[in-house]
Amino acid sequence: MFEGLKKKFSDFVEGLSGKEKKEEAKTEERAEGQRTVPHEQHAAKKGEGEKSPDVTLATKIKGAVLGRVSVGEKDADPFLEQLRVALLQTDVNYDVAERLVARLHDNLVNKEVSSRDMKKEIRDEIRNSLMQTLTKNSGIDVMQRAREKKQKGEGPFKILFLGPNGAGKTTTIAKMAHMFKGSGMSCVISASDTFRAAAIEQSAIHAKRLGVDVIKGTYGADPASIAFDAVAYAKAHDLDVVLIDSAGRQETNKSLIEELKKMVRVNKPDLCVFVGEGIAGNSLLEQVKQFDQAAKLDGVILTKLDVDAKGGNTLSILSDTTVPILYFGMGEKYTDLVLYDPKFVVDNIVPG
Ligand SMILES: Nc1nc2c(ncn2[C@@H]2O[C@H](COP(=O)(O)OP(=O)(O)O)[C@@H](O)[C@H]2O)c(=O)[nH]1
Ligand SMILES: [Mg+2]
Repeated sequence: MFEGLKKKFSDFVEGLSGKEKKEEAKTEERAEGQRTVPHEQHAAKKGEGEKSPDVTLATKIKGAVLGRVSVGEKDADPFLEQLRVALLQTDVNYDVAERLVARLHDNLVNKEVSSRDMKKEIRDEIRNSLMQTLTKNSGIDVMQRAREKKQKGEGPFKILFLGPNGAGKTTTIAKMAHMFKGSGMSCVISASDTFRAAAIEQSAIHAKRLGVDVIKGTYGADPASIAFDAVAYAKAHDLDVVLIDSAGRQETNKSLIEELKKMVRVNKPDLCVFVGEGIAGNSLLEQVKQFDQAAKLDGVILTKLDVDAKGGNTLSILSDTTVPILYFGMGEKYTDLVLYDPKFVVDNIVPG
């Protein structure tokens, strides 16, 4: 996961710390000279006179003595520029790459780093910059919300899942059912993707494996009415959560979007959750916007991050989304659902 980004940032750390090490060596040499001969004379003697314009000699001497060096702007800029290009190659979108590099510039340049722990300190600054760029955790605790509704006896907690075909809605519903069941809440799955007969069967198979109930209609039946039946079933059997599947659709398909609006109108879900592939990047951000207009979205679940080799698209979504990220899908097993946490992302890109 995110190997592409990991490599690019690692190259940046190696490059910049190598350069700074060389600077430091030169500084030590100069500092030595300073003790015996006046600087100008020393420089003249060596014929270099190349006083670094970005870091004062005093700072550099202090660096040599105290074992700390200051990251010079002139040193850092070429590496930051390389990083910007590298991020674009990893599919990070232009704005996000710009923002990230600007942050990194602000956080790194003129920072004094220990010459011994230089790599670690540079890595820490990248981690800080990434943290500042990523969307904070949404604060929506889905499990807690469901539990509260259960405690208040206000009927089942209803979640509608929507998004493009093949994104992982049905699989994510199964994962959520597993998670709810694990925390002591009972579920029913509403197999409301009536667009494909196989999709109904897929929900039924998951439900059987998980030992949860499933309400299914026939191929082509009205998805809103199946969800309605599932909610009634949950009420009658005192079940805590209704997980409502839906047929995959593009935001441009008007009739399917109308159908979605009807599902929301009829069933009044507590949460509308968009499920999309992290690798979809900018197009996913666009879909999220459009779906948000049709059915006010409460959150996004990004799937298939386990097969996201580059990571740039996901990073762009995580930096630019206006709808909070709730979970990550990290594989095909029921347990492969991870609560979204920016630190988890940062740990995977720049290990601490
Ligand atoms: N590697 C991986 N595959 C996933 C993940 N989530 C779903 N899938 C696979 O993606 C395919 C489509 O998933 P499905 O749930 O049917 O998508 P839907 O059309 O949105 O309901 C299936 O083969 C799933 O096993 C994930 O997080 N990681
Ligand atoms: Mg499906």
